[in-house]
Formats: sequence, structure tokens, C-alpha cells
Amino acid sequence: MLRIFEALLETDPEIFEAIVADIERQNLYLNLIASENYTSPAVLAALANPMQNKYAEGYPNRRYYGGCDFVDIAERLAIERAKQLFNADHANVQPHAGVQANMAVYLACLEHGDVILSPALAHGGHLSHGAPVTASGKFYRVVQYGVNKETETIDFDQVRQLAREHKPKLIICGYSAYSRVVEFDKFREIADEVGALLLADIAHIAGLVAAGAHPSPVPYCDFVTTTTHKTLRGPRGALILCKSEWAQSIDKAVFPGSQGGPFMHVIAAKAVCFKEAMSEEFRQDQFQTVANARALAEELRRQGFRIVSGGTDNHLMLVDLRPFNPNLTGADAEKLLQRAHIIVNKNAIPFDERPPMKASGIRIGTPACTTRKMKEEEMKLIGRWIAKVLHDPSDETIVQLRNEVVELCQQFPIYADLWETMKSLREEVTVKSS
Ligand code: DSN
Repeated sequence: MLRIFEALLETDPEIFEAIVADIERQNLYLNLIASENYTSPAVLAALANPMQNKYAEGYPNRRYYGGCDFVDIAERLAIERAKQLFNADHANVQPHAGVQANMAVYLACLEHGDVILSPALAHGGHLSHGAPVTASGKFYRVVQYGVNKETETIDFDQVRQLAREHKPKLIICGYSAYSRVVEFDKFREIADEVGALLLADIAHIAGLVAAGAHPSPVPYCDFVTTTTHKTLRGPRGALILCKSEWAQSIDKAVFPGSQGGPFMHVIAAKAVCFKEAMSEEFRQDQFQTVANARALAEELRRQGFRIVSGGTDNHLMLVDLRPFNPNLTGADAEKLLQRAHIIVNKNAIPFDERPPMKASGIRIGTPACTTRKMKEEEMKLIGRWIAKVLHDPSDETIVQLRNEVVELCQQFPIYADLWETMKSLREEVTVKSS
């Protein structure tokens, strides 16, 4: 690793500096973005490996290029581990990202113009579930369901009624901003009633599912997609799981259907991630992620915020800012908190009257802080800090809180060795050249 960074410093000091600065940022800010995490040094090492040079269109033992013996080992390991981790019939580990994984499922099972019934973006869904500005929205006829206005949980009456009315070929369950347990069995029941296929997009909760901290969709769904870098804590990328009868169609839909050469270094890193996700430490961290989210949600509620749906069962919560301060938008809160080194994202709440770029809420997640080994005590502190900044965003308060945040972050360092190594390399070079 050391040599790689020496080479980088020599060749491109500007990029070297940007990386050191970002490691510093990752260390000294509280990351509450629900979709982010800190991957392990082993995953990082696998990402920085020369397998990235290899073209390997096709699948293990069925490649279009010679020289694939060793990347085949990596891909086979990734496939077998993914199947074992999620107890799935078939796994395709090549999708470059979540959108590509979802598009490959659509390509495998739908014709142009077929009907998809999916969660609305404004109620916690994802762009790739058929938003009009995306390919999924342009190629298919998309009907969307939301949450119930009272409970703010999935409105199964509406899902059933829309399914009966529109006879979708595919129903999607899976969310980017939904804090409650997803009842995959209920979706299966509705899909069976109308003869639809079922896709669960578990990008957000995959780590929880792998650890048993959230029910698994695998027994109920024809397809399951996920990214590998959120709660799962691996490299940026994605994964498709499916029943054996769909294995061939999914593989064809990924390559040659929608992607070219797979990123073999990323696939190697996915294999490492799946191995780590089978460990006891990972399992405990996923349960702690949920416990942390509950503790933080409870503290925020105590501080006068409203938690959408009344709480959380997973790694995230949607915070309605209006009861705390009706004039405070999600966009403003995001900016103020960032000044205190607390990173969250603005997020529409269901039935939000504000436009998405302003929004009435923020989305908060605990995976990254939990990877740093923070626990409930730290969550309570963070909840109080968030309230303090948003209550009194004066320069004085922000500076005082930023110092406290930095102090807490320093007690839970991340990539400490890497950071030290890079800083000492830089010093050596400065000493040599002066
Ligand atoms: N951008 C991701 C998220 O934050 O949820 C989804 O793709």
C-alpha cells in the first residue's frame, strides 16, 4: 500500500492532497448520510489491485478474452459468497451500480411499455423505480404507490387496489427513505393475486438483511437488487440475486444486455465485503446500527422534532423539522449542520408541501457512525447537538459545537493508519525537497 501511495504522491501531488484532505474530512465530520459507510482496509486494498486492468466480458469459464483464470477465481468467490450470505439461488455480481442492477432486472423480465407498480420518489422510493426523468420512466408505464397519510407506512390497501386496477407485470418494494420494516410477504401476496413478478431493492438495508436485523426478501421475491456500499459496507457497486429460473435472463441482461466489461477489481472487493459480512463483528454492528438509530430518533423526538411514522426499525429516520421550527427548511438545516461538522441530507417528507430542493425534512442514518463503533450514548449527544445548532445557529454556538464534534470524532478515528502514512509520506517528500 505504502508504495502505491508513494507513486501517487510522486506522479500527482494534487490528487494525493485531495485524498489526504478527504480522509481528514471523513475523520473529523460526523457522517449521518444514511447511504454512506466506511469500507474496511481489506476492501480498499482489493480495490487498488491490478485486476482492474483485465477485460473479462462474459462470466467465469465463459469469457470473450484470454487470461481470465485469476479474475474467474475472484468472481466465482464473489458469486458463491453472495449466494451463501443471502441464501439465494443465483447471484450476478457485475452491476456497476444500483441503477444498472435495477435496469438489468427490467430488461430481463419486461417488454417496452409494460406496467411497473413502484414506490413514489416523494414517499421514499428511488429514481430508478420509474421516475419520469430516468430510462425506467421512459421505457415502461409506471404506476406509483405511497405511504398512508396517517401512519406514514406503506399503504397496502393502495398497493392492492392499484395492482388490481393496472395489472402490473412487475411490483417493486424497496426504498431510499423509509424507516419501517418492509413486509415482503404482503407484497408477495398482492403480486400473486395479480400475477406480477416481485423485485425487492434492498440497497439501503442489505447489511441488516445479511445480519438478520431485518427480514429477508429472498424467500418472497423473484429478484432482489442491492448496492454493495451502504449498510453492506463494501465497494461501490451492486448485486442482483434471483430465483434459478431467472438466472440466465439476468446474466444476459447484465452482459451483453446493458453493460460491457465488468470491473474485476471491484468484483474482488465485493468478494471481500461478502466474506466480512459473514463475520460476527459485522452481524453485531448491524444490530447496533438499528439500536443507534432508535436511540438517536428518541433523542430527536425529545428535542422537539417529529420522526416520520413515529420512529425507526432500521438504520435511518426521516426527521420532520416543522414542529421544531416551521420556517426551517431541510436545505437550511443541512447547511447549518455542516458548519458544525455534522453531515445529513435534506429530504422531502411524505406529502411535503415544499419543493424537493428545499424540503421540510432531513434524512439521518447511523451506519457510518456505527462502523466507527459509536453507541447509544454518542447518539444521544449527537441528537442534542443537532437540536442546539438548529435552535441557535449563531457563529458562537456553531464554533463551540464544531469543537465538540471534532473531539468526539477523534475518539472514534477512521483510517487512522492510512491517514498517518499519507501524512508522513508527504512530510518526507517536503523534507527531501527543501
Ligand atoms: N443516493 C442514494 C441514497 O442516498 O439513498 C440512493 O441511490
